[in-house]
Amino acid sequence: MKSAVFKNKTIGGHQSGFLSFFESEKDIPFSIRRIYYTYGVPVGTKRGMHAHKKLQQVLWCPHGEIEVILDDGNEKKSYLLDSPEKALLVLRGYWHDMYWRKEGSVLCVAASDYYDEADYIRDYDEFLRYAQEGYWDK
Ligand code: T46
Repeated sequence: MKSAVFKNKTIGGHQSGFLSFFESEKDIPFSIRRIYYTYGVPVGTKRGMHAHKKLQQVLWCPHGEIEVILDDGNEKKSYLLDSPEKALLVLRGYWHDMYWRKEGSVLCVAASDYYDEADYIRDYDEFLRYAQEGYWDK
Protein backbone atom coordinates (compact mmCIF):
# COMPACT_ATOMS: atom_id res chain seq x y z
CA MET A 1 0.00 0.00 0.00
CA LYS A 2 1.18 3.50 -0.83
CA SER A 3 0.31 6.91 0.52
CA ALA A 4 -2.55 8.30 -1.58
CA VAL A 5 -5.68 10.40 -1.56
CA PHE A 6 -8.95 8.50 -1.22
CA LYS A 7 -12.58 9.58 -1.30
CA ASN A 8 -14.50 9.09 1.92
CA LYS A 9 -17.89 7.43 1.88
CA THR A 10 -20.37 10.29 1.78
CA ILE A 11 -24.09 10.34 2.50
CA GLY A 12 -26.53 13.19 1.93
CA GLY A 13 -27.35 15.93 -0.51
CA HIS A 14 -27.54 19.69 -0.92
CA GLN A 15 -30.93 19.97 0.78
CA SER A 16 -29.87 18.84 4.28
CA GLY A 17 -26.12 18.50 3.98
CA PHE A 18 -23.51 15.78 3.85
CA LEU A 19 -21.95 13.24 6.19
CA SER A 20 -18.59 11.68 5.33
CA PHE A 21 -16.79 8.93 7.21
CA PHE A 22 -14.06 6.32 7.24
CA GLU A 23 -13.60 3.39 9.58
CA SER A 24 -10.52 1.94 11.29
CA GLU A 25 -9.12 -1.18 9.65
CA LYS A 26 -11.89 -1.15 7.03
CA ASP A 27 -11.16 2.00 5.05
CA ILE A 28 -7.72 2.72 6.53
CA PRO A 29 -5.04 0.14 7.37
CA PHE A 30 -4.66 0.87 11.10
CA SER A 31 -6.50 1.43 14.39
CA ILE A 32 -6.87 5.04 15.47
CA ARG A 33 -5.31 5.95 18.82
CA ARG A 34 -5.25 9.73 18.52
CA ILE A 35 -7.14 12.53 16.78
CA TYR A 36 -5.74 16.05 16.53
CA TYR A 37 -6.47 19.13 14.44
CA THR A 38 -4.71 22.32 13.41
CA TYR A 39 -6.52 25.60 12.80
CA GLY A 40 -6.06 29.38 12.93
CA VAL A 41 -3.05 29.00 10.64
CA PRO A 42 -2.27 32.07 8.45
CA VAL A 43 -2.47 31.51 4.67
CA GLY A 44 0.94 30.64 3.19
CA THR A 45 2.21 29.06 6.40
CA LYS A 46 4.26 25.90 6.02
CA ARG A 47 4.00 23.27 8.78
CA GLY A 48 5.19 19.69 9.02
CA MET A 49 8.82 19.43 7.88
CA HIS A 50 9.31 16.02 9.41
CA ALA A 51 8.79 12.30 8.84
CA HIS A 52 7.62 9.60 11.23
CA LYS A 53 9.52 6.40 11.95
CA LYS A 54 6.42 4.31 12.68
CA LEU A 55 3.33 6.52 12.85
CA GLN A 56 0.66 6.16 10.16
CA GLN A 57 -1.93 8.86 9.65
CA VAL A 58 -4.94 10.01 7.68
CA LEU A 59 -5.21 13.74 6.98
CA TRP A 60 -8.34 15.53 5.87
CA CYS A 61 -9.47 19.11 5.55
CA PRO A 62 -13.16 19.54 6.49
CA HIS A 63 -13.03 23.24 5.68
CA GLY A 64 -10.69 25.18 3.39
CA GLU A 65 -7.74 24.12 1.28
CA ILE A 66 -4.43 22.62 2.36
CA GLU A 67 -1.66 21.33 0.12
CA VAL A 68 0.42 18.43 1.39
CA ILE A 69 3.75 17.52 -0.19
CA LEU A 70 4.87 13.94 0.44
CA ASP A 71 8.49 13.01 -0.15
CA ASP A 72 9.71 9.39 0.07
CA GLY A 73 13.35 10.37 -0.40
CA ASN A 74 13.19 9.70 -4.16
CA GLU A 75 10.25 11.73 -5.35
CA LYS A 76 7.89 14.42 -4.11
CA LYS A 77 4.16 14.44 -4.79
CA SER A 78 1.68 17.20 -4.11
CA TYR A 79 -1.85 16.50 -2.84
CA LEU A 80 -4.53 19.16 -2.56
CA LEU A 81 -7.05 18.62 0.24
CA ASP A 82 -9.79 20.91 -1.06
CA SER A 83 -12.92 18.92 -0.24
CA PRO A 84 -14.26 17.41 3.01
CA GLU A 85 -14.69 14.15 1.08
CA LYS A 86 -10.96 13.78 0.39
CA ALA A 87 -8.54 12.13 2.80
CA LEU A 88 -4.83 11.49 2.47
CA LEU A 89 -3.27 8.32 3.81
CA VAL A 90 0.27 9.07 4.97
CA LEU A 91 2.16 5.89 5.70
CA ARG A 92 5.35 5.78 7.77
CA GLY A 93 8.51 7.13 6.20
CA TYR A 94 7.21 10.11 4.24
CA TRP A 95 8.67 13.55 4.81
CA HIS A 96 5.64 15.84 4.79
CA ASP A 97 5.11 19.57 4.41
CA MET A 98 1.68 21.18 4.68
CA TYR A 99 0.83 24.59 3.18
CA TRP A 100 -2.26 26.54 4.21
CA ARG A 101 -3.84 27.75 0.97
CA LYS A 102 -7.09 29.35 2.22
CA GLU A 103 -8.07 31.46 5.22
CA GLY A 104 -9.74 29.44 7.98
CA SER A 105 -8.58 26.03 6.73
CA VAL A 106 -8.67 23.22 9.26
CA LEU A 107 -6.46 20.13 9.15
CA CYS A 108 -7.74 17.03 10.96
CA VAL A 109 -5.56 13.99 11.56
CA ALA A 110 -6.32 10.44 12.71
CA ALA A 111 -3.12 8.77 13.91
CA SER A 112 -2.17 5.16 14.60
CA ASP A 113 -0.47 5.95 17.92
CA TYR A 114 -0.14 8.32 20.85
CA TYR A 115 2.05 11.40 20.60
CA ASP A 116 5.74 10.48 20.89
CA GLU A 117 8.41 13.02 19.96
CA ALA A 118 10.93 10.15 19.61
CA ASP A 119 8.99 8.96 16.53
CA TYR A 120 9.71 12.22 14.66
CA ILE A 121 12.61 12.76 12.26
CA ARG A 122 12.88 16.54 12.03
CA ASP A 123 16.20 16.73 10.18
CA TYR A 124 15.95 16.25 6.39
CA ASP A 125 19.46 14.77 5.97
CA GLU A 126 18.72 12.26 8.72
CA PHE A 127 15.45 11.37 6.91
CA LEU A 128 17.38 10.79 3.67
CA ARG A 129 19.81 8.48 5.50
CA TYR A 130 16.90 6.42 6.88
CA ALA A 131 15.33 6.24 3.37
CA GLN A 132 18.63 5.31 1.66
CA GLU A 133 19.35 2.62 4.26
CA GLY A 134 15.94 1.06 3.49
CA TYR A 135 14.60 1.58 7.03
CA TRP A 136 10.99 1.59 5.75
CA ASP A 137 11.45 -1.28 3.27
CA LYS A 138 11.61 -3.89 6.06
C1 T46 B 1 2.12 15.49 11.61
C2 T46 B 1 1.43 16.66 10.99
C3 T46 B 1 0.44 16.30 9.94
C4 T46 B 1 1.64 17.35 21.05
O1 T46 B 1 2.02 17.64 22.18
N1 T46 B 1 0.72 16.36 20.86
C5 T46 B 1 0.26 16.01 19.63
O2 T46 B 1 -0.58 15.10 19.50
C6 T46 B 1 0.81 16.68 18.49
C7 T46 B 1 0.35 16.31 17.08
C8 T46 B 1 1.73 17.67 18.69
N2 T46 B 1 2.14 17.99 19.94
C9 T46 B 1 3.10 19.10 20.11
C10 T46 B 1 4.48 18.91 19.52
C11 T46 B 1 4.93 20.32 19.24
O3 T46 B 1 5.49 20.87 20.43
O4 T46 B 1 2.57 20.26 19.46
C12 T46 B 1 3.61 21.06 18.94
C13 T46 B 1 3.40 21.33 17.47
O5 T46 B 1 3.66 20.11 16.73
P1 T46 B 1 4.33 20.13 15.29
O6 T46 B 1 5.25 21.27 15.15
O7 T46 B 1 4.89 18.76 15.05
O8 T46 B 1 3.04 20.39 14.38
P2 T46 B 1 2.88 20.19 12.80
O9 T46 B 1 1.61 20.83 12.42
O10 T46 B 1 4.12 20.60 12.07
O11 T46 B 1 2.77 18.59 12.62
C14 T46 B 1 1.63 17.91 13.06
C15 T46 B 1 2.01 16.64 13.83
O12 T46 B 1 2.87 16.97 14.93
C16 T46 B 1 2.71 15.63 12.96
O13 T46 B 1 2.79 14.38 13.60
O14 T46 B 1 2.33 14.47 10.95
O15 T46 B 1 0.81 17.54 11.94
